Amino acid sequence: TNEKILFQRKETLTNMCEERARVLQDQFNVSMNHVHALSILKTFGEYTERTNFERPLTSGVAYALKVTHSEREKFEKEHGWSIKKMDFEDQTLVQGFDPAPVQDEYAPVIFAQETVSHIVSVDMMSGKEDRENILRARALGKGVLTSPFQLLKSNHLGVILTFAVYNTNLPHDATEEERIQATIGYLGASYDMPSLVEKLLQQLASKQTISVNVYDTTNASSVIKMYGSEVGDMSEEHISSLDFGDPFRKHEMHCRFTQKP
Ligand code: WA2
Repeated sequence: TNEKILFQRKETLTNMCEERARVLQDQFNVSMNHVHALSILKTFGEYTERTNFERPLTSGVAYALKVTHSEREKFEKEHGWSIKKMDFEDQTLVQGFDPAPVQDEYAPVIFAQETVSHIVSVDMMSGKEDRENILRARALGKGVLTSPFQLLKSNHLGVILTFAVYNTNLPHDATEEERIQATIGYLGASYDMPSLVEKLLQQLASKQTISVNVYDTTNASSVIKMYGSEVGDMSEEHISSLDFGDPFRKHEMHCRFTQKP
């Protein structure tokens, strides 16, 4: 009967959506664990390149140092470049970024994989999303995510995952102030949302196609679309929750069939 067909259709949509949501969530979590592992490794450069294939979802990994204003001059002399200000307007100019204005502290990138080499020497605390992530990562001692924003030198929306690197083995119950004091740097990975989800959808391609949208629903009154394919059949929708490991951020996958029954 018609009713039975519609019921089965709804069930198929639920299963397909859940499968996609779980695979995306799992792949993201595996990748997150890898970035975490990197934050306790000293041989960053060699190790990141050697294990790059294990993080197919990241567009690049970078390491920024915590530098206070009193250390700035010495730091710049040692590295032979000045700490730059992140400027989303000027990023296409050949001469690059301007020197960072005076701040209490900076987070210049000193190492980056080839794919994100344009952020070397840039003060990550001079970008709103990166700064918030850095402050939250070091206060919490956990991996934290930004809300989606347009990454430097990218036309897509992406998110940044940040772990603070501490100079001592902090106890689990360390206070926020102890964590800030012990911070020596920040390990970050960037995720290009459209290419990440498209890779996954290709892996799971099936006869029956569904349209998939991924949202950041952290702020219920201003939901951000992180990924969107074409609109499907308007009759029904399945929503799968996504857990990307940062309880501060909420994500959802919305699926629809692209064809009528
Ligand atoms: N990495 C790549 N592209 C970006 C970006 C970023 N941040 N911000 C804007 N476009 C070194 O959290 C520390 C990486 C920031 C880490």
